[in-house]
Amino acid sequence: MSGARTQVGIVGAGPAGLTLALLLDRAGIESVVLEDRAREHVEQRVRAGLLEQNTVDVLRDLGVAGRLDREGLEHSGVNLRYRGRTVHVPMAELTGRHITIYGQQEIVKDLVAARLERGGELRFEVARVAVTGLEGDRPRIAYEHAGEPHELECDFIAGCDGFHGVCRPSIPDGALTEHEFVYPFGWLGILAEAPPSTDELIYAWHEHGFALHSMRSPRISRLYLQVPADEDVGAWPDDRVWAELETRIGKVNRGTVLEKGITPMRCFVAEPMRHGRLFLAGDAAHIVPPTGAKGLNLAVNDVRLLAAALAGFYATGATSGLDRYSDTALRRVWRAQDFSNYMTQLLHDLGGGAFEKRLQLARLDYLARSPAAARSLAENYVGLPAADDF
Ligand code: RFL
Ligand code: PHB
Repeated sequence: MSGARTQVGIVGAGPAGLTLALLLDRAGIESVVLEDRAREHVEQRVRAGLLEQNTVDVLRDLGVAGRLDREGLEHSGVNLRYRGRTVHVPMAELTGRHITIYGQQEIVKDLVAARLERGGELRFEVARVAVTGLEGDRPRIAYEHAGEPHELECDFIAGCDGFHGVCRPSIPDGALTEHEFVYPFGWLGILAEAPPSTDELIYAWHEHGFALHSMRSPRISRLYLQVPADEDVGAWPDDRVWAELETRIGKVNRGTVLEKGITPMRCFVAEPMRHGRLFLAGDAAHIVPPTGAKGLNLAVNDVRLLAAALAGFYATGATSGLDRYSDTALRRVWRAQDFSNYMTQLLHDLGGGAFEKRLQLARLDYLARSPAAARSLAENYVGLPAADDF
């Protein structure tokens, strides 16, 4: 058994864990990041793509946005399409803020490269991770690496290990309140080698259900279709996917499908986001339905707050920042949860029949006619300013 010590042990090398490690490093705080998957796996995993300005600001501030600034696509509006009509919501004009399209796996590549270049500890392919001693002042992470058992003694542990990780389930029963709601449908997503047929995203309402046209680059499209939750991806050969996308969205450029998968539509919040010296961040603590494009952005926001709280503790010994972390993070999490559910319920076939559909169309019509309604959507979509958290 080999023993080691660090200030902050970070479980998970997704956007939350990697960003936290770089933020702590910049504040002179040592950390070790432990990831159970291989580097290639985390660098190839296709997921989010829409970054709020706050997220881009954090990445720029960390000096890891060189490629994002060159390759990211800055958008100043978003389209809502229904019944042959397209409503353009001019986000930048309404809020002064933008969104940027840049793949999550590209962010992960940039963060991994920066972490290794800056000489920080980052271990891939660890196994049997277990966190213990959370209520004392020396919590520990036990794990195996290359077949050898290890133990890492920490001042604090950051649980950044996603929804299916080990940190949240290590918190004793009764210490957390978990809120969960799962929609009876999911998203079938494809990544395709096809130039996007639109400059800005299209969120489409259709009698058959929701569809979304997004993108990753001038050559790569990312498209989604609402499908039943228990749908078999095998029931959706490429031709069927393209035909249904065209029915729901209108003309889309076709190309080779590079990736295809189904994502459930889950809402989840665990409160508080802390137990003793274990702090949860990102998907480990909360999941929002992807319609609001908030998951990655919330993960980065959590660790921005957590890193500041830890820096405050190491600078002065004061625990007040750490004590406020959960409440501060949860305020934004619940705002995002509400917005993501609003977008989901505005645009998906919820199974409620003709009356429900007429209400959705009335809401879309209101967004088309009322600058106040459009501004409210835009303000939530681009993300409230970071300074509003305090
Ligand atoms: P991650 O990315 O899941 O990273 C957790 C990491 O922890 C590792 N891990 C462990 N490591 C060690 N020991 C263990 N026992 C471990 N168990 C797990 C995992 O391998 C992984 O590397 O969580 P993080 O960092 O909190 O980041 C959250 C985001 O990944 C997530 O919220 C977004 O992808 C959600 N999301 C979107 N968010 C946006 O902000 N904008 C979007 O446009 C957007 N679109 C999406 C999305 C998620 C989607 N899917 C597939 C769920 C679109 C889709 C389709
Ligand atoms: C994406 O590009 O993957 C994406 C964009 C907007 C969303 C969800 C996903 O709401």
